[in-house]
Amino acid sequence: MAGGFDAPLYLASPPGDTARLFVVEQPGQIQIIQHGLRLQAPFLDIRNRVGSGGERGLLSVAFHPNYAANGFLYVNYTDLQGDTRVERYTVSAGDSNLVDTASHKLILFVPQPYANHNGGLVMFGPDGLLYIGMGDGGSGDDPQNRAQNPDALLGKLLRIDVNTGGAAPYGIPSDNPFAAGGGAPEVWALGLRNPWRFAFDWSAGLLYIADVGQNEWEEVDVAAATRPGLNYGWRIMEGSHSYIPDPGNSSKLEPPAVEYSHQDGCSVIGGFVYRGTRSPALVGQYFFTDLCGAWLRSFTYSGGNVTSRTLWTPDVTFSTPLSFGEDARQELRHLNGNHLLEVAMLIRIRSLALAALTSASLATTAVASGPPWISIELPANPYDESTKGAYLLVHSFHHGAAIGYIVTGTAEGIVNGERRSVKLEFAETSRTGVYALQRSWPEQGTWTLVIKANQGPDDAATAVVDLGPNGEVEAIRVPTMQRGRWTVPAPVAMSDIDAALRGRAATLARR
Ligand SMILES: [Ca+2]
Repeated sequence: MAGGFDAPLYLASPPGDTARLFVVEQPGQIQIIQHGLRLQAPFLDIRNRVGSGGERGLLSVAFHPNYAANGFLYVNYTDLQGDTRVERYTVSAGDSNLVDTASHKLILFVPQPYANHNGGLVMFGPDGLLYIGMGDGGSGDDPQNRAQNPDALLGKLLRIDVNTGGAAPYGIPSDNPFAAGGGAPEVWALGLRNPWRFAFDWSAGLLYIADVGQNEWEEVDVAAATRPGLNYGWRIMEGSHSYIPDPGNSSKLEPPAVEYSHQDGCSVIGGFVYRGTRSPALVGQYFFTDLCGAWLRSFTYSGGNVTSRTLWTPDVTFSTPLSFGEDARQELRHLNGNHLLEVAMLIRIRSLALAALTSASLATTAVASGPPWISIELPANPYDESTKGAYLLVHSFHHGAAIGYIVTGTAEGIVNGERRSVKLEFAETSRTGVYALQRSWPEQGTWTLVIKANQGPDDAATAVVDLGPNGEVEAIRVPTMQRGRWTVPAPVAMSDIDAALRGRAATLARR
């Protein structure tokens, strides 16, 4: 269980809860990361109700928009028979970090004819209604043509109102396309194969659906979130390509906004439109990845068209991308293998590396003979227990070699309105030139770290790191002009950082 989680499939927080992240584990538990620390006891444990493995398991959680008052959360899982259950649970009255498992209330039950294509996401939309992604039920080629059958709940995006319905567990919104007949009243959109993940961009009023394809085409669909009854085409179409034609079906079919072939992957993993604050350059980008593709892509969408596409190449080796999650600050996490990687941070590190490369190409000759330089490698995800271990790494180099000069530092910040300065206590350097700093800044306030490596009075390298209220990195500045020459930190692969961090943290922990 590297990273401390057992097959994490999803991550969410109740509205406004910036202190906690809730990590959904496939076997049937939800874990809490509170102020960056993983709590020992699970928030929810329904492993005895969940059938897990392959595409089955506890697949997502959604907190009620009024969770702070009612304590309601909704989970989507496959039960011991493999059928889909959406259930409501209630947080314990006396412990906000524990769900009362006896509070389970069945909201929706959908029999599953095959093991695969269970959809799996529950999410509240901007309209306060609960959306449920349902796959076509599985096998291949949707053998019973359920996705195009308006009476079937499989192969659909459903929308229900958990706040109405009287004695029933939910009500039907009056503007659902089949609210008055013609199909199952819960249906919101049709023609989906396996919408593992979908997302709302509240600011733009758009709904993004990442629908996993059959043999050749993966797709992301985008539409106005208020348009009911759209038919996304499966199985008549796979992506924008004819698949199993049905001359008797005259539905208007919506083409995908973005598709890619299986030369680039195997199963699309939908994310979110970035609306966080940590990396303003990413705002408006819809991020997605692929189970087999080991890449991170995004696109922007405006006026009914894709307006830009970006292929990101973070300095990290993805193992198995499984999902994205969004916290209460709208920062994104990329759930990859057993890790929760912050998207803004991955990309920030990448851009720093790119900036370094750019500068290096301008000053190639200076690099080999310049003063020392510092490369600050921030594990940087204060919510990730595996890196939260509270160490900041500082690599100090000279003439391209790791050096053992004393690294000093100060931290300055505003804490509760009062300006404070503290001396940083670095651990002794290792022979690899890696220093580790135990993070000890307070939870509240904004801090700046100033870190120096000194060889002599004119030979100093300084790095400035701005930290946010929870110790997260908001900016890194590395002034590099020394003796009139520019020097730059060499880019360091995330995998190396990770390895160095773990090794160093383990060493320090043994002291
Ligand atoms: Ca489609």
